[in-house]
Amino acid sequence: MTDILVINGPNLNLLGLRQPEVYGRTTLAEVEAMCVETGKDLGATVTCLQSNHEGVLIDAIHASRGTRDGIVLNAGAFTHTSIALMDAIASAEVPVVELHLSNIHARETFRHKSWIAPVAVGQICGFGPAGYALALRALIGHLETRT
Ligand code: DHK
Repeated sequence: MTDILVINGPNLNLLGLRQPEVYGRTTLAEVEAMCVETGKDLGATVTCLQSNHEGVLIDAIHASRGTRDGIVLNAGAFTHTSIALMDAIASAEVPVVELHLSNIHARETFRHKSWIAPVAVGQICGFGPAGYALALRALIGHLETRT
């Protein structure tokens, strides 16, 4: 069965509470439950991880090498700062779909830059929590084209 890791980065543990006008009122627990359900519908096992620590995210990406089929990654603000995350993705050789709840391109200029985008299969942003299901579908569709 297809095995996918959904990774949420810094501050996303506060989903539902944090700036709801930007990120909505859906909690991280609800997002993760929806990811697991979407995975079941698509014949995939989905495991979810959230951390506020860059090294934990890097370790999870490394651990996915050869053990997971793909990753959906919302790296939060590390998206815009972390060459280390970019290098981890490039080194892990696991397909990654980049995901953001908000449309980062319609926000502050510093959010327009993504270090994840050059090493991702693609990017989904601006669709709120529904973006996670879109990202899972996109990733699974991508994996099917490779088999
Ligand atoms: C989440 C964050 O925490 C921000 O730092 C990013 C992203 C956008 C999101 O939209 O999911 O800039």
